[in-house]
Amino acid sequence: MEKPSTQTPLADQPITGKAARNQPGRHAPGKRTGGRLSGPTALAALAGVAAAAVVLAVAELLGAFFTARATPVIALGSTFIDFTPSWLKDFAIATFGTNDKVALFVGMAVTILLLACVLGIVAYRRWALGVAGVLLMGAVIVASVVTRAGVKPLDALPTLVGTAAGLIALRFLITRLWRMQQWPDQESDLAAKEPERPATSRRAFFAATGVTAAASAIAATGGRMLSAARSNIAQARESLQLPAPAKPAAAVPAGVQSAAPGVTPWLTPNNDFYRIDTALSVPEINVEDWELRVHGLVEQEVRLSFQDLLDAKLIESHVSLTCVSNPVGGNLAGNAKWLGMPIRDVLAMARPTDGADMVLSTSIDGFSASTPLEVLQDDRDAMLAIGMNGEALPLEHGYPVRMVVPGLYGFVSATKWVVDLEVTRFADSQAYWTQRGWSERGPIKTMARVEVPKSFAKVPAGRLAIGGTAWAQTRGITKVEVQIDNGPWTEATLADEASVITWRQWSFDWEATPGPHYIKARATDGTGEVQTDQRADPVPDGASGWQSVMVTVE
Ligand SMILES: Nc1nc2c(c(=O)[nH]1)N[C@H]1C(S)=C(S)[C@@H](COP(=O)(O)O)O[C@H]1N2
Ligand SMILES: [Mo]
Repeated sequence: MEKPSTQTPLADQPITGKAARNQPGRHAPGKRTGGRLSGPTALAALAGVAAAAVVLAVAELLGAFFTARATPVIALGSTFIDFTPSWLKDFAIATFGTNDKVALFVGMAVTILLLACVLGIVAYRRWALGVAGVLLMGAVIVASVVTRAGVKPLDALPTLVGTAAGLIALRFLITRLWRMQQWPDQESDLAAKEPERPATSRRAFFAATGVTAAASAIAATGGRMLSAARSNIAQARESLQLPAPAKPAAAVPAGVQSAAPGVTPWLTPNNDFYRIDTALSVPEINVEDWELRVHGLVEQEVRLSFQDLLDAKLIESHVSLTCVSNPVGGNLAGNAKWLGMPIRDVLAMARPTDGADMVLSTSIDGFSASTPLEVLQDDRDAMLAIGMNGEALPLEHGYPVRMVVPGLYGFVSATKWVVDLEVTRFADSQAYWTQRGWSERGPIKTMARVEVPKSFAKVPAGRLAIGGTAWAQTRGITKVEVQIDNGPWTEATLADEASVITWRQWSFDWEATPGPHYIKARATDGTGEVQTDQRADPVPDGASGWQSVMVTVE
Protein backbone atom coordinates (compact mmCIF):
# COMPACT_ATOMS: atom_id res chain seq x y z
CA MET A 1 0.00 0.00 0.00
CA GLU A 2 0.99 3.57 -0.33
CA LYS A 3 1.53 4.46 3.26
CA PRO A 4 4.43 6.92 3.10
CA SER A 5 7.58 6.05 4.94
CA THR A 6 7.90 9.58 6.22
CA GLN A 7 4.72 9.22 8.14
CA THR A 8 5.06 10.22 11.73
CA PRO A 9 2.50 10.01 14.43
CA LEU A 10 0.53 13.17 14.43
CA ALA A 11 1.04 13.82 18.10
CA ASP A 12 4.78 13.97 17.68
CA GLN A 13 4.68 16.52 14.95
CA PRO A 14 1.75 18.84 15.14
CA ILE A 15 1.87 20.37 11.69
CA THR A 16 -1.72 21.26 12.10
CA GLY A 17 -3.91 23.89 10.64
CA LYS A 18 -2.21 26.59 12.61
CA ALA A 19 1.15 26.05 10.92
CA ALA A 20 -0.56 25.69 7.62
CA ARG A 21 -2.47 28.90 8.03
CA ASN A 22 0.74 30.75 8.73
CA GLN A 23 1.92 29.96 5.28
CA PRO A 24 1.57 33.08 3.20
CA GLY A 25 -0.56 32.61 0.15
CA ARG A 26 -1.42 29.07 1.14
CA HIS A 27 -5.09 29.63 1.67
CA ALA A 28 -7.63 31.99 0.38
CA PRO A 29 -7.75 35.04 2.59
CA GLY A 30 -10.52 35.41 5.08
CA LYS A 31 -11.94 33.18 7.73
CA ARG A 32 -10.74 29.61 7.71
CA THR A 33 -12.89 27.29 9.75
CA GLY A 34 -12.17 28.14 13.33
CA GLY A 35 -8.89 26.56 14.28
CA ARG A 36 -8.74 22.82 14.71
CA LEU A 37 -11.61 21.73 12.52
CA SER A 38 -9.33 21.26 9.56
CA GLY A 39 -6.51 19.78 11.63
CA PRO A 40 -5.50 16.18 10.90
CA THR A 41 -7.10 14.88 14.09
CA ALA A 42 -10.45 16.31 13.13
CA LEU A 43 -9.98 15.08 9.59
CA ALA A 44 -9.05 11.60 10.83
CA ALA A 45 -12.22 11.59 12.92
CA LEU A 46 -14.14 12.64 9.84
CA ALA A 47 -12.54 9.78 7.90
CA GLY A 48 -13.67 7.44 10.67
CA VAL A 49 -17.24 8.67 10.41
CA ALA A 50 -17.23 8.31 6.63
CA ALA A 51 -15.85 4.78 6.92
CA ALA A 52 -18.52 3.88 9.50
CA ALA A 53 -21.12 5.21 7.09
CA VAL A 54 -19.72 2.85 4.45
CA VAL A 55 -19.96 -0.13 6.82
CA LEU A 56 -23.60 0.59 7.65
CA ALA A 57 -24.62 1.59 4.14
CA VAL A 58 -23.12 -1.48 2.46
CA ALA A 59 -24.63 -3.75 5.11
CA GLU A 60 -27.97 -1.99 4.73
CA LEU A 61 -27.94 -2.38 0.98
CA LEU A 62 -26.89 -6.04 1.02
CA GLY A 63 -29.12 -6.64 4.01
CA ALA A 64 -32.16 -6.03 1.84
CA PHE A 65 -31.52 -9.50 0.46
CA PHE A 66 -31.18 -11.17 3.83
CA THR A 67 -33.29 -11.41 6.93
CA ALA A 68 -34.45 -7.86 7.60
CA ARG A 69 -33.76 -7.85 11.28
CA ALA A 70 -30.16 -8.89 10.66
CA THR A 71 -28.92 -5.51 9.43
CA PRO A 72 -26.35 -4.00 11.81
CA VAL A 73 -28.48 -1.15 13.14
CA ILE A 74 -31.59 -3.27 13.66
CA ALA A 75 -29.64 -6.18 15.12
CA LEU A 76 -27.56 -3.94 17.41
CA GLY A 77 -30.67 -2.08 18.47
CA SER A 78 -32.54 -5.30 19.23
CA THR A 79 -29.58 -6.74 21.06
CA PHE A 80 -29.28 -3.53 23.01
CA ILE A 81 -32.96 -3.74 23.96
CA ASP A 82 -32.52 -7.40 24.96
CA PHE A 83 -29.60 -6.51 27.19
CA THR A 84 -31.01 -3.29 28.59
CA PRO A 85 -31.49 -3.67 32.31
CA SER A 86 -35.14 -3.31 33.14
CA TRP A 87 -34.58 -0.16 35.18
CA LEU A 88 -33.09 1.54 32.13
CA LYS A 89 -35.90 0.26 29.92
CA ASP A 90 -38.48 1.52 32.39
CA PHE A 91 -36.65 4.82 32.60
CA ALA A 92 -36.56 5.13 28.83
CA ILE A 93 -40.24 4.33 28.44
CA ALA A 94 -41.15 6.65 31.30
CA THR A 95 -39.05 9.44 29.82
CA PHE A 96 -39.59 9.01 26.10
CA GLY A 97 -42.91 7.16 26.03
CA THR A 98 -43.71 5.81 22.57
CA ASN A 99 -40.63 7.67 21.34
CA ASP A 100 -38.42 5.16 23.15
CA LYS A 101 -37.32 3.63 19.84
CA VAL A 102 -36.45 7.05 18.50
CA ALA A 103 -34.47 7.69 21.63
CA LEU A 104 -32.73 4.37 21.20
CA PHE A 105 -31.77 5.20 17.64
CA VAL A 106 -30.54 8.66 18.60
CA GLY A 107 -28.51 7.12 21.39
CA MET A 108 -27.10 4.54 19.00
CA ALA A 109 -26.30 7.18 16.39
CA VAL A 110 -24.37 9.25 18.92
CA THR A 111 -22.50 6.18 20.17
CA ILE A 112 -21.62 5.03 16.67
CA LEU A 113 -20.52 8.56 15.72
CA LEU A 114 -18.20 8.84 18.72
CA LEU A 115 -16.75 5.37 18.18
CA ALA A 116 -16.18 6.14 14.52
CA CYS A 117 -14.33 9.34 15.39
CA VAL A 118 -12.12 7.50 17.84
CA LEU A 119 -11.41 4.68 15.36
CA GLY A 120 -10.57 7.18 12.63
CA ILE A 121 -8.05 8.96 14.85
CA VAL A 122 -6.57 5.67 16.04
CA ALA A 123 -6.25 4.40 12.47
CA TYR A 124 -4.51 7.61 11.43
CA ARG A 125 -1.93 7.31 14.17
CA ARG A 126 -1.53 3.53 14.33
CA TRP A 127 -3.05 1.86 11.30
CA ALA A 128 -2.81 -1.66 12.71
CA LEU A 129 -4.55 -0.59 15.88
CA GLY A 130 -7.29 1.05 13.86
CA VAL A 131 -7.78 -2.12 11.84
CA ALA A 132 -8.01 -4.11 15.04
CA GLY A 133 -10.62 -1.69 16.33
CA VAL A 134 -12.71 -1.89 13.18
CA LEU A 135 -12.51 -5.70 13.15
CA LEU A 136 -13.56 -5.77 16.78
CA MET A 137 -16.56 -3.61 15.99
CA GLY A 138 -17.37 -5.88 13.04
CA ALA A 139 -17.16 -8.91 15.31
CA VAL A 140 -19.48 -7.29 17.85
CA ILE A 141 -22.05 -6.57 15.13
CA VAL A 142 -21.75 -10.08 13.69
CA ALA A 143 -22.25 -11.54 17.15
CA SER A 144 -25.31 -9.37 17.61
CA VAL A 145 -26.65 -10.38 14.19
CA VAL A 146 -26.23 -14.15 14.44
CA THR A 147 -27.67 -14.35 17.94
CA ARG A 148 -30.97 -12.83 16.84
CA ALA A 149 -33.85 -15.32 16.93
CA GLY A 150 -34.51 -17.00 13.63
CA VAL A 151 -31.49 -15.46 11.94
CA LYS A 152 -29.28 -17.71 9.83
CA PRO A 153 -25.46 -17.58 9.96
CA LEU A 154 -25.47 -16.41 6.35
CA ASP A 155 -27.25 -13.26 7.51
CA ALA A 156 -23.89 -12.09 8.86
CA LEU A 157 -22.68 -11.68 5.29
CA PRO A 158 -23.87 -8.07 4.80
CA THR A 159 -22.05 -7.05 7.98
CA LEU A 160 -18.88 -8.87 6.94
CA VAL A 161 -18.88 -7.31 3.50
CA GLY A 162 -19.77 -3.93 5.00
CA THR A 163 -16.90 -4.13 7.45
CA ALA A 164 -14.47 -5.01 4.66
CA ALA A 165 -15.77 -2.12 2.56
CA GLY A 166 -15.47 0.21 5.57
CA LEU A 167 -11.86 -0.83 6.08
CA ILE A 168 -11.07 -0.14 2.45
CA ALA A 169 -12.75 3.28 2.67
CA LEU A 170 -10.87 4.08 5.85
CA ARG A 171 -7.56 3.12 4.28
CA PHE A 172 -8.42 5.18 1.21
CA LEU A 173 -9.17 8.30 3.27
CA ILE A 174 -6.41 7.92 5.84
CA THR A 175 -3.89 7.49 3.03
CA ARG A 176 -4.90 10.92 1.79
CA LEU A 177 -4.34 12.35 5.25
CA TRP A 178 -0.91 10.77 5.38
CA ARG A 179 -0.11 12.40 2.06
CA MET A 180 -0.96 15.78 3.55
CA GLN A 181 1.17 14.99 6.54
CA GLN A 182 4.05 13.96 4.29
CA TRP A 183 4.51 17.55 3.31
CA PRO A 184 6.93 19.51 5.46
CA ASP A 185 4.20 22.12 5.41
CA GLN A 186 6.65 24.76 4.34
CA GLU A 187 7.38 26.03 0.96
CA SER A 188 10.35 23.93 0.00
CA ASP A 189 12.26 22.66 -2.97
CA LEU A 190 10.84 19.24 -2.27
CA ALA A 191 7.33 20.50 -2.56
CA ALA A 192 8.09 22.15 -5.86
CA LYS A 193 9.45 18.89 -7.28
CA GLU A 194 6.43 16.86 -6.34
CA PRO A 195 3.20 16.94 -8.29
CA GLU A 196 0.92 17.13 -5.28
CA ARG A 197 0.93 20.10 -2.95
CA PRO A 198 -0.63 20.11 0.49
CA ALA A 199 -3.57 22.23 -0.57
CA THR A 200 -4.13 19.77 -3.39
CA SER A 201 -4.01 16.77 -1.08
CA ARG A 202 -6.37 18.49 1.36
CA ARG A 203 -8.77 19.06 -1.47
CA ALA A 204 -8.29 15.45 -2.53
CA PHE A 205 -9.12 14.31 0.99
CA PHE A 206 -12.31 16.35 1.15
CA ALA A 207 -13.33 15.22 -2.30
CA ALA A 208 -12.73 11.58 -1.34
CA THR A 209 -14.66 12.02 1.90
CA GLY A 210 -17.51 13.74 0.13
CA VAL A 211 -17.76 11.01 -2.48
CA THR A 212 -17.62 8.32 0.21
CA ALA A 213 -20.34 10.02 2.25
CA ALA A 214 -22.57 10.60 -0.77
CA ALA A 215 -22.18 7.02 -1.99
CA SER A 216 -23.00 5.78 1.51
CA ALA A 217 -26.08 7.95 1.73
CA ILE A 218 -27.34 6.66 -1.61
CA ALA A 219 -26.60 3.04 -0.77
CA ALA A 220 -28.20 3.33 2.66
CA THR A 221 -31.33 5.01 1.34
CA GLY A 222 -31.64 2.46 -1.43
CA GLY A 223 -31.09 -0.36 1.02
CA ARG A 224 -33.70 0.97 3.42
CA MET A 225 -36.28 1.35 0.71
CA LEU A 226 -35.51 -2.10 -0.61
CA SER A 227 -35.61 -3.87 2.70
CA ALA A 228 -38.62 -1.93 3.96
CA ALA A 229 -40.53 -3.24 0.99
CA ARG A 230 -39.09 -6.72 1.11
CA SER A 231 -38.98 -7.46 4.80
CA ASN A 232 -42.52 -6.39 5.65
CA ILE A 233 -43.97 -8.58 2.97
CA ALA A 234 -41.62 -11.45 3.70
CA GLN A 235 -42.52 -11.32 7.38
CA ALA A 236 -46.23 -11.01 6.70
CA ARG A 237 -45.95 -14.03 4.45
CA GLU A 238 -44.12 -16.03 7.08
CA SER A 239 -46.70 -15.30 9.73
CA LEU A 240 -49.66 -16.05 7.46
CA GLN A 241 -51.75 -18.95 8.75
CA LEU A 242 -53.24 -21.00 5.95
CA PRO A 243 -56.70 -22.41 6.56
CA ALA A 244 -57.38 -26.11 6.18
CA PRO A 245 -58.90 -27.08 2.85
CA ALA A 246 -62.55 -28.06 2.68
CA LYS A 247 -61.45 -30.65 0.15
CA PRO A 248 -57.97 -32.02 0.95
CA ALA A 249 -55.65 -33.29 -1.75
CA ALA A 250 -56.12 -36.91 -2.79
CA ALA A 251 -53.60 -39.21 -1.14
CA VAL A 252 -50.42 -39.61 -3.15
CA PRO A 253 -49.59 -43.27 -3.90
CA ALA A 254 -46.40 -44.53 -2.29
CA GLY A 255 -44.73 -45.39 -5.59
CA VAL A 256 -44.81 -42.10 -7.49
CA GLN A 257 -41.03 -41.74 -7.48
CA SER A 258 -39.02 -43.25 -10.33
CA ALA A 259 -37.04 -46.36 -9.40
CA ALA A 260 -33.99 -44.90 -11.17
CA PRO A 261 -31.66 -43.12 -8.74
CA GLY A 262 -31.06 -39.47 -9.62
CA VAL A 263 -34.46 -38.68 -11.09
CA THR A 264 -35.90 -35.36 -9.81
CA PRO A 265 -38.12 -35.57 -6.74
CA TRP A 266 -41.76 -36.20 -7.68
CA LEU A 267 -42.80 -33.29 -5.47
CA THR A 268 -40.75 -30.20 -6.26
CA PRO A 269 -39.64 -28.28 -3.14
CA ASN A 270 -40.59 -24.59 -3.32
CA ASN A 271 -36.95 -23.54 -3.40
CA ASP A 272 -36.26 -25.72 -6.43
CA PHE A 273 -39.42 -24.79 -8.31
CA TYR A 274 -38.57 -23.14 -11.62
CA ARG A 275 -39.34 -19.45 -11.78
CA ILE A 276 -40.43 -17.64 -14.91
CA ASP A 277 -41.86 -14.16 -15.03
CA THR A 278 -41.38 -10.71 -16.46
CA ALA A 279 -40.92 -9.06 -13.07
CA LEU A 280 -37.55 -7.30 -12.73
CA SER A 281 -38.20 -7.05 -9.01
CA VAL A 282 -40.67 -9.28 -7.26
CA PRO A 283 -43.95 -7.43 -6.60
CA GLU A 284 -44.58 -6.68 -2.94
CA ILE A 285 -48.23 -6.99 -2.02
CA ASN A 286 -49.82 -6.53 1.38
CA VAL A 287 -52.65 -8.98 1.90
CA GLU A 288 -54.66 -6.10 3.38
CA ASP A 289 -54.28 -4.23 0.11
CA TRP A 290 -54.87 -7.18 -2.15
CA GLU A 291 -58.15 -7.25 -4.01
CA LEU A 292 -59.32 -9.27 -7.00
CA ARG A 293 -61.73 -7.58 -9.35
CA VAL A 294 -63.86 -9.88 -11.50
CA HIS A 295 -65.59 -7.96 -14.25
CA GLY A 296 -66.30 -7.76 -17.96
CA LEU A 297 -68.93 -9.99 -19.53
CA VAL A 298 -70.56 -10.83 -16.21
CA GLU A 299 -73.93 -10.24 -14.65
CA GLN A 300 -72.43 -9.30 -11.35
CA GLU A 301 -69.08 -7.61 -10.86
CA VAL A 302 -67.28 -9.26 -7.93
CA ARG A 303 -64.53 -8.00 -5.64
CA LEU A 304 -62.70 -10.46 -3.45
CA SER A 305 -60.47 -9.59 -0.53
CA PHE A 306 -57.80 -11.89 0.79
CA GLN A 307 -60.02 -12.56 3.78
CA ASP A 308 -62.76 -13.67 1.38
CA LEU A 309 -60.31 -16.23 0.03
CA LEU A 310 -59.38 -17.40 3.51
CA ASP A 311 -63.08 -17.79 4.31
CA ALA A 312 -63.93 -19.63 1.08
CA LYS A 313 -64.24 -23.38 0.62
CA LEU A 314 -60.66 -24.13 -0.36
CA ILE A 315 -59.40 -27.13 -2.25
CA GLU A 316 -55.99 -28.68 -2.24
CA SER A 317 -54.54 -30.41 -5.26
CA HIS A 318 -51.26 -31.62 -6.71
CA VAL A 319 -50.71 -29.93 -10.06
CA SER A 320 -47.66 -29.95 -12.34
CA LEU A 321 -46.91 -26.60 -13.97
CA THR A 322 -45.01 -26.33 -17.23
CA CYS A 323 -43.58 -23.38 -19.10
CA VAL A 324 -44.22 -23.06 -22.80
CA SER A 325 -40.58 -22.03 -23.18
CA ASN A 326 -39.39 -25.39 -21.92
CA PRO A 327 -37.25 -27.02 -24.61
CA VAL A 328 -37.46 -30.76 -25.19
CA GLY A 329 -35.74 -32.30 -22.16
CA GLY A 330 -35.76 -28.99 -20.29
CA ASN A 331 -36.29 -28.15 -16.64
CA LEU A 332 -39.06 -25.53 -16.78
CA ALA A 333 -41.63 -27.73 -15.10
CA GLY A 334 -42.47 -28.49 -11.49
CA ASN A 335 -44.98 -30.32 -9.37
CA ALA A 336 -46.45 -28.90 -6.17
CA LYS A 337 -49.41 -29.19 -3.84
CA TRP A 338 -51.53 -26.08 -4.23
CA LEU A 339 -54.17 -24.70 -1.91
CA GLY A 340 -56.74 -22.29 -3.21
CA MET A 341 -60.26 -21.29 -4.10
CA PRO A 342 -61.74 -22.92 -7.20
CA ILE A 343 -62.02 -20.29 -9.93
CA ARG A 344 -65.35 -21.83 -10.98
CA ASP A 345 -66.75 -20.72 -7.61
CA VAL A 346 -65.60 -17.17 -8.28
CA LEU A 347 -67.08 -17.27 -11.77
CA ALA A 348 -70.32 -18.65 -10.37
CA MET A 349 -70.61 -15.50 -8.27
CA ALA A 350 -69.96 -13.27 -11.28
CA ARG A 351 -72.12 -15.25 -13.75
CA PRO A 352 -70.46 -14.82 -17.18
CA THR A 353 -72.86 -13.78 -19.92
CA ASP A 354 -73.40 -15.53 -23.25
CA GLY A 355 -70.65 -15.02 -25.77
CA ALA A 356 -67.84 -14.87 -23.25
CA ASP A 357 -65.15 -17.48 -23.99
CA MET A 358 -62.02 -16.24 -22.23
CA VAL A 359 -60.78 -14.88 -18.93
CA LEU A 360 -57.97 -12.38 -19.12
CA SER A 361 -56.10 -12.50 -15.83
CA THR A 362 -53.77 -9.62 -15.02
CA SER A 363 -51.05 -9.33 -12.40
CA ILE A 364 -50.26 -6.28 -10.32
CA ASP A 365 -47.23 -5.64 -12.55
CA GLY A 366 -49.12 -5.81 -15.80
CA PHE A 367 -48.56 -9.35 -17.03
CA SER A 368 -51.68 -10.97 -18.45
CA ALA A 369 -52.82 -14.42 -19.56
CA SER A 370 -55.77 -15.53 -21.68
CA THR A 371 -57.46 -18.66 -20.38
CA PRO A 372 -60.44 -20.35 -22.03
CA LEU A 373 -63.52 -19.75 -19.91
CA GLU A 374 -64.67 -23.38 -19.99
CA VAL A 375 -61.33 -24.55 -18.61
CA LEU A 376 -61.93 -22.38 -15.57
CA GLN A 377 -65.46 -23.72 -15.13
CA ASP A 378 -64.94 -27.47 -15.56
CA ASP A 379 -63.96 -29.84 -12.77
CA ARG A 380 -60.21 -29.76 -13.27
CA ASP A 381 -59.64 -27.67 -10.14
CA ALA A 382 -58.33 -24.44 -11.65
CA MET A 383 -57.75 -22.25 -8.63
CA LEU A 384 -56.78 -18.94 -7.13
CA ALA A 385 -53.91 -20.42 -5.15
CA ILE A 386 -52.70 -19.01 -1.84
CA GLY A 387 -50.66 -22.01 -0.69
CA MET A 388 -47.81 -24.01 -2.21
CA ASN A 389 -46.60 -27.22 -0.59
CA GLY A 390 -48.12 -26.29 2.75
CA GLU A 391 -46.77 -22.73 2.86
CA ALA A 392 -48.08 -19.39 1.74
CA LEU A 393 -46.97 -18.79 -1.85
CA PRO A 394 -43.32 -17.78 -1.97
CA LEU A 395 -42.96 -14.13 -3.05
CA GLU A 396 -41.43 -15.19 -6.38
CA HIS A 397 -44.24 -17.60 -7.04
CA GLY A 398 -47.00 -15.04 -6.75
CA TYR A 399 -47.63 -14.14 -3.13
CA PRO A 400 -50.30 -13.62 -2.02
CA VAL A 401 -52.46 -15.04 -4.83
CA ARG A 402 -51.79 -16.69 -8.19
CA MET A 403 -53.68 -18.77 -10.68
CA VAL A 404 -53.03 -22.47 -11.15
CA VAL A 405 -54.77 -24.12 -14.07
CA PRO A 406 -54.10 -27.82 -14.75
CA GLY A 407 -53.32 -28.63 -18.35
CA LEU A 408 -52.27 -25.23 -19.67
CA TYR A 409 -48.84 -23.72 -20.02
CA GLY A 410 -48.13 -20.99 -17.49
CA PHE A 411 -48.13 -18.14 -20.00
CA VAL A 412 -51.87 -18.56 -20.66
CA SER A 413 -52.97 -19.54 -17.19
CA ALA A 414 -50.67 -19.27 -14.20
CA THR A 415 -50.80 -15.50 -13.48
CA LYS A 416 -48.85 -14.71 -10.32
CA TRP A 417 -49.67 -11.68 -8.13
CA VAL A 418 -53.06 -11.77 -9.84
CA VAL A 419 -55.39 -8.82 -9.16
CA ASP A 420 -57.85 -8.75 -12.06
CA LEU A 421 -60.03 -11.22 -13.95
CA GLU A 422 -61.79 -9.86 -16.98
CA VAL A 423 -64.36 -12.16 -18.54
CA THR A 424 -64.09 -11.45 -22.25
CA ARG A 425 -63.68 -13.07 -25.67
CA PHE A 426 -60.58 -14.28 -27.51
CA ALA A 427 -61.81 -12.14 -30.41
CA ASP A 428 -61.71 -8.99 -28.27
CA SER A 429 -58.63 -9.22 -26.11
CA GLN A 430 -55.05 -10.42 -26.24
CA ALA A 431 -52.75 -11.41 -23.43
CA TYR A 432 -49.17 -10.27 -22.78
CA TRP A 433 -47.38 -13.00 -24.73
CA THR A 434 -49.98 -13.26 -27.46
CA GLN A 435 -49.24 -9.63 -28.28
CA ARG A 436 -45.61 -10.70 -28.61
CA GLY A 437 -46.16 -13.45 -31.13
CA TRP A 438 -47.07 -16.40 -28.97
CA SER A 439 -50.24 -18.42 -29.18
CA GLU A 440 -53.47 -17.25 -27.55
CA ARG A 441 -54.07 -20.76 -26.20
CA GLY A 442 -51.59 -23.17 -24.69
CA PRO A 443 -52.60 -26.73 -23.85
CA ILE A 444 -49.55 -28.61 -22.57
CA LYS A 445 -47.99 -31.02 -25.06
CA THR A 446 -47.15 -34.61 -24.14
CA MET A 447 -43.50 -34.86 -23.16
CA ALA A 448 -41.12 -37.52 -21.88
CA ARG A 449 -37.92 -36.34 -20.29
CA VAL A 450 -34.77 -38.44 -19.79
CA GLU A 451 -33.05 -37.34 -16.58
CA VAL A 452 -30.55 -40.13 -15.94
CA PRO A 453 -28.08 -40.68 -17.37
CA LYS A 454 -27.26 -37.10 -18.26
CA SER A 455 -26.48 -36.09 -21.81
CA PHE A 456 -22.82 -36.78 -22.71
CA ALA A 457 -22.35 -38.81 -19.52
CA LYS A 458 -19.66 -41.48 -19.38
CA VAL A 459 -21.08 -44.58 -17.73
CA PRO A 460 -19.61 -48.00 -16.91
CA ALA A 461 -20.77 -51.01 -18.90
CA GLY A 462 -23.39 -53.27 -17.32
CA ARG A 463 -26.79 -52.70 -15.78
CA LEU A 464 -27.81 -49.07 -15.83
CA ALA A 465 -31.04 -47.50 -14.61
CA ILE A 466 -32.42 -45.00 -17.08
CA GLY A 467 -35.16 -42.78 -15.72
CA GLY A 468 -37.08 -39.58 -16.00
CA THR A 469 -40.40 -37.78 -15.88
CA ALA A 470 -43.24 -37.52 -18.38
CA TRP A 471 -46.30 -35.29 -18.48
CA ALA A 472 -49.51 -34.70 -20.36
CA GLN A 473 -51.59 -32.77 -17.83
CA THR A 474 -55.33 -33.52 -17.92
CA ARG A 475 -54.76 -36.51 -20.24
CA GLY A 476 -52.31 -38.42 -18.09
CA ILE A 477 -49.42 -40.69 -19.06
CA THR A 478 -50.24 -44.32 -19.85
CA LYS A 479 -46.99 -45.46 -21.41
CA VAL A 480 -43.35 -44.44 -21.74
CA GLU A 481 -41.09 -46.21 -24.22
CA VAL A 482 -37.34 -46.16 -24.55
CA GLN A 483 -35.25 -46.72 -27.64
CA ILE A 484 -31.54 -47.45 -27.58
CA ASP A 485 -29.78 -46.40 -30.78
CA ASN A 486 -32.00 -47.71 -33.58
CA GLY A 487 -33.32 -50.67 -31.61
CA PRO A 488 -36.95 -51.42 -30.87
CA TRP A 489 -39.10 -49.14 -28.72
CA THR A 490 -39.38 -50.91 -25.38
CA GLU A 491 -41.83 -50.10 -22.59
CA ALA A 492 -40.37 -48.50 -19.51
CA THR A 493 -41.69 -49.16 -16.00
CA LEU A 494 -44.12 -46.43 -14.96
CA ALA A 495 -44.07 -45.19 -11.41
CA ASP A 496 -47.48 -44.84 -9.73
CA GLU A 497 -49.82 -42.19 -11.06
CA ALA A 498 -51.11 -39.60 -8.58
CA SER A 499 -53.52 -38.03 -11.05
CA VAL A 500 -53.78 -36.99 -14.68
CA ILE A 501 -52.84 -33.40 -13.76
CA THR A 502 -49.50 -34.36 -12.24
CA TRP A 503 -46.45 -35.59 -14.02
CA ARG A 504 -45.54 -39.27 -13.97
CA GLN A 505 -42.11 -40.77 -13.52
CA TRP A 506 -40.62 -43.81 -15.17
CA SER A 507 -37.52 -46.06 -15.19
CA PHE A 508 -35.89 -48.49 -17.56
CA ASP A 509 -33.19 -51.06 -16.90
CA TRP A 510 -30.56 -51.20 -19.57
CA GLU A 511 -27.66 -53.60 -20.09
CA ALA A 512 -25.13 -51.04 -21.31
CA THR A 513 -22.50 -52.25 -23.77
CA PRO A 514 -19.25 -50.33 -24.43
CA GLY A 515 -19.33 -47.57 -27.00
CA PRO A 516 -21.36 -44.48 -27.78
CA HIS A 517 -25.15 -44.83 -27.51
CA TYR A 518 -28.25 -42.76 -28.02
CA ILE A 519 -31.17 -43.05 -25.59
CA LYS A 520 -34.56 -41.81 -26.73
CA ALA A 521 -37.85 -41.69 -24.85
CA ARG A 522 -41.44 -41.01 -25.84
CA ALA A 523 -44.70 -40.99 -23.93
CA THR A 524 -48.26 -41.98 -24.73
CA ASP A 525 -51.05 -39.96 -23.15
CA GLY A 526 -54.39 -41.06 -21.76
CA THR A 527 -56.12 -40.57 -25.10
CA GLY A 528 -53.77 -43.13 -26.64
CA GLU A 529 -51.85 -40.57 -28.63
CA VAL A 530 -48.10 -41.15 -28.92
CA GLN A 531 -45.86 -38.15 -28.35
CA THR A 532 -45.02 -36.68 -31.73
CA ASP A 533 -41.50 -36.88 -33.11
CA GLN A 534 -42.20 -33.69 -35.02
CA ARG A 535 -39.63 -31.16 -33.81
CA ALA A 536 -41.07 -27.78 -32.88
CA ASP A 537 -39.55 -24.76 -31.20
CA PRO A 538 -41.16 -23.41 -28.04
CA VAL A 539 -42.58 -20.44 -30.01
CA PRO A 540 -45.52 -20.12 -30.45
CA ASP A 541 -47.21 -22.89 -28.44
CA GLY A 542 -44.60 -25.20 -26.96
CA ALA A 543 -41.73 -27.46 -28.01
CA SER A 544 -42.25 -30.98 -29.30
CA GLY A 545 -40.11 -33.88 -30.47
CA TRP A 546 -38.31 -36.80 -28.85
CA GLN A 547 -35.42 -36.17 -26.55
CA SER A 548 -32.22 -37.97 -27.47
CA VAL A 549 -29.46 -38.40 -24.91
CA MET A 550 -25.95 -39.39 -25.99
CA VAL A 551 -23.90 -41.43 -23.55
CA THR A 552 -20.53 -43.12 -23.73
CA VAL A 553 -20.34 -46.55 -22.12
CA GLU A 554 -16.80 -47.48 -21.05
N1 LIG B 1 -47.36 -11.95 -13.03
C1 LIG B 1 -46.82 -12.90 -13.82
N2 LIG B 1 -47.29 -14.14 -13.75
C2 LIG B 1 -46.78 -15.11 -14.53
C3 LIG B 1 -45.74 -14.82 -15.43
C4 LIG B 1 -45.25 -13.49 -15.48
O1 LIG B 1 -44.34 -13.14 -16.22
N3 LIG B 1 -45.81 -12.55 -14.64
N4 LIG B 1 -45.21 -15.80 -16.19
C5 LIG B 1 -46.03 -17.01 -16.42
C6 LIG B 1 -45.26 -18.09 -16.95
S1 LIG B 1 -44.68 -17.91 -18.54
C7 LIG B 1 -45.06 -19.24 -16.27
S2 LIG B 1 -44.36 -20.57 -17.02
C8 LIG B 1 -45.45 -19.38 -14.86
C9 LIG B 1 -44.30 -19.80 -14.01
O2 LIG B 1 -44.67 -19.86 -12.66
P1 LIG B 1 -43.55 -20.09 -11.58
O3 LIG B 1 -42.53 -19.01 -11.72
O4 LIG B 1 -44.22 -20.09 -10.26
O5 LIG B 1 -42.94 -21.44 -11.89
O6 LIG B 1 -45.94 -18.14 -14.34
C10 LIG B 1 -46.78 -17.46 -15.20
N5 LIG B 1 -47.29 -16.35 -14.45
MO1 LIG C 1 -43.83 -19.85 -19.19
